Amino acid sequence: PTVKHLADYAPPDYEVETVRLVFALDPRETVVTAILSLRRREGAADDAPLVLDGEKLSLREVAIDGRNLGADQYEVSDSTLVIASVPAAFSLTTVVAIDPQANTALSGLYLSSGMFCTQCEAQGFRRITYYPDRPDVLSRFSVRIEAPKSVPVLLSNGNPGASGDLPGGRHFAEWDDPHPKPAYLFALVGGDLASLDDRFVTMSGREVTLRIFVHEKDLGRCAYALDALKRAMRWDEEVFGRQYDLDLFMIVAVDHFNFGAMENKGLNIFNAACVLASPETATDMDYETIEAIVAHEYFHNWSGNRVTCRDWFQLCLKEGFTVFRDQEFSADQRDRAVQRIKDVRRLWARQFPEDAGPLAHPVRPSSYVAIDNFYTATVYDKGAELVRMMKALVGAEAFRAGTDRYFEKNDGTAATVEDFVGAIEAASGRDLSRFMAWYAEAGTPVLRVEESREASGNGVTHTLTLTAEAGNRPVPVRLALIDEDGEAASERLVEVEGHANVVTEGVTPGAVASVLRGFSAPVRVERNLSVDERLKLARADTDPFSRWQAGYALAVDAALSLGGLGDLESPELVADELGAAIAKSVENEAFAPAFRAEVLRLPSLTDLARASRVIDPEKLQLGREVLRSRVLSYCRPVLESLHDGLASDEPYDPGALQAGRRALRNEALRLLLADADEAPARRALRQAEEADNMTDEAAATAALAHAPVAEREAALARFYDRWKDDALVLNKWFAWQAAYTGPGALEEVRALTEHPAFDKGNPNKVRALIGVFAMENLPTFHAADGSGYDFFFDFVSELDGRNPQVASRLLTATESWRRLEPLRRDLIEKKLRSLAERKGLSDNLYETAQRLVS
Ligand code: B3K
Ligand code: ZN
Repeated sequence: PTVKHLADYAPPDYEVETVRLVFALDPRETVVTAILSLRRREGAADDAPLVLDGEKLSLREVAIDGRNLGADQYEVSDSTLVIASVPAAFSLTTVVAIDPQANTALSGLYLSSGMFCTQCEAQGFRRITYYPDRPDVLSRFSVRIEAPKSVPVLLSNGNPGASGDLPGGRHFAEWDDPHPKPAYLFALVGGDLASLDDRFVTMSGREVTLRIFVHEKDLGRCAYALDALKRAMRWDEEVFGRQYDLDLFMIVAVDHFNFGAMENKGLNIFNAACVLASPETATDMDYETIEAIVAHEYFHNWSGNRVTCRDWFQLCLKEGFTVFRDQEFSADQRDRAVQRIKDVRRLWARQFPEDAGPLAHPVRPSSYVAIDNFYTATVYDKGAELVRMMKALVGAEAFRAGTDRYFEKNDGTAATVEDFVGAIEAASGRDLSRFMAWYAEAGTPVLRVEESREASGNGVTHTLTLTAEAGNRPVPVRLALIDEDGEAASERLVEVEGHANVVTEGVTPGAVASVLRGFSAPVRVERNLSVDERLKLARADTDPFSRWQAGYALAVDAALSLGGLGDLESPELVADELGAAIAKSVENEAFAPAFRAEVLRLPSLTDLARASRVIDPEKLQLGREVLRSRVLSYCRPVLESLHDGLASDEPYDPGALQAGRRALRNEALRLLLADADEAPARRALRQAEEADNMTDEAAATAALAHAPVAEREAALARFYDRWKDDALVLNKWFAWQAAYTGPGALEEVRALTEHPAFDKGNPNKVRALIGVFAMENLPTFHAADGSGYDFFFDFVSELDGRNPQVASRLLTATESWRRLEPLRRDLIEKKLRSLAERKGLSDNLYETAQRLVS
């Protein structure tokens, strides 16, 4: 495998002015004719050869300006077509055949439940035709699709053109995309699909048709995505001044998809799980995810499509920025504080461990083997935090002026991170050159906070110090002082570079500093606070994120210490105090139900593993259980009355208000089940049976499925029976069992891989069963006898032959292996090393395995 380096970037020798593609669709032998009008770039050498990317293509013809080339005039390898000598401007025609049905990697053109669809980001287009498959080659695409009439719907990017019948029971459709784009944004769909329409009028009066394509049976599950889409379109106009630029916007749902969705120009393709929803089949959380992903892909129309990336090292330019945009959208649609809590929890759960282990990389990586391996939490979620920090540093107004300028200056081009940061600098007049270290350096900086009080008077000095490696960049830190009545000194934004002293005068004696409010920078805070001070923040901090965080962090420390892995002095006492505090907060009607639900959501095993110096699954589980039952003993009556009192017979509405109440009620139920007792189990079973929506049904079933109670099997059987014909809903059923830690858990998971409803060719199924098993089921995956590892590594190696992207992603579940207790660490290290040395791995899996052991 070859390593690519950011430093080696060179512009392409040939530009593609237009591209005409003709597809004759067939499951086993699709013929693709491509006509490229090519022009040597000014400044390229006169004798520069034409090098086109191409994989798994069988080449039938090559012609230049209409004349076929002889076999001695070009060279074909596994990955390229090279023509040594070409004119300065010419037309190149290639004819290739491809086999969509054999495409199990789901990259390029493939079949999903009988439907033709494509996935081209990052490098799938080269599996469709020979092309300079790099994001800085932008071209105008026109497409003709021919297919049998049994494939009635034929779609591609842009505007529809002619369509009609062909001889032999075939037909065709033409599409033309007026916006120049890189090949990774190309898409094609062909299938027997039904559609639902809506319309949107842009702020300048353009009427846009919105259309979702799905299998006929799913038509009743499209309304919410359309609604979310319209809200996203309006929001992007209002908040970023961005309007849609075509007359038609299409979304297609497919069953087999390597990730969530894809922002192809005018034709977004979605994993069905991220677009289809109805009250009976989708949870509130599914609705929330759908809203966020629909918005995210739509927002890419500007941050990604109109302005794209010069090369794949700049991936965060579109992904970090677009995640920031979708987070802000969700915050505006829902509860801003709760959104922040969820976004930061996700960053902690996925990005912090990545940044602390062998897979750490900068937000803008400097090298890669397989670019698919860099669609990571670091690029996406930390990338979003960097945008958020810049906004904090320059202020909201200058930030908006900066994004306007970025879009305007770079429209229709392939840009770099420097272009983005430069636009914000220009609009704000602020020098951000030292901020660039955030993009270039991996790892989570540590911010040390020390406090000193004047002996006389009431001044307080806070000394904020960054670890030496992180001392070279501005870090925005929001800080305030809190006493029982709220803010004792109001918030200010401190920019720390290396070191800062913050003096606050006139502070009441018992006031405690609330630092890094709203999680104003992606750093770890180190600080000595007493349990009382932490409880005070958990009670009284006026920043809701920080109020939540104070309690959560104390819960983590208490659980770790109860399991023998932490250093709190009397963790039982702390757990009790915390239990009392939580009981108070969840009752407090001044707080939104969604916020109270977050307070009640105690740290998961994975949360604890992330925070622990040593990962010892048994101790983590013990600590978590003891904490849960101690907290429960303070909250039981409150939880019971919440569960009774919040029951509602309003018709289901997925909006934030109702969803928040259900979240609180279901968190209450979940914690009640910490008692492996009959009463709560019966309560849960009743809820599962009586629920008229999936949120309540799933919450109750999940709570039972995770607990070693007698009702567990009945609940799972009931759910299976009810949903056995619904592949999407069954993913939940697989995932619950994958996370079960009771006796016989591994055998259960192993047996499920043979279950008729399991399909190792479907990434959703693989993630639900194997992904959840490896990421969340710490005790079973890390069983001390190595049985969990045997199972997992066999699965991953086999999957690599079929779908390298998904196999490689699964393997990242092991990223924290070096922190395992020694016995397990040795076992898993052997597995990882033997995998890394195996011949015949895909580039994707090879790179991940190598990095894990390096
Ligand atoms: N841009 C795509 C991700 C493509 C992943 C390729 N391995 C979806 C998104 O981030 O919006
Ligand atoms: Zn994206």
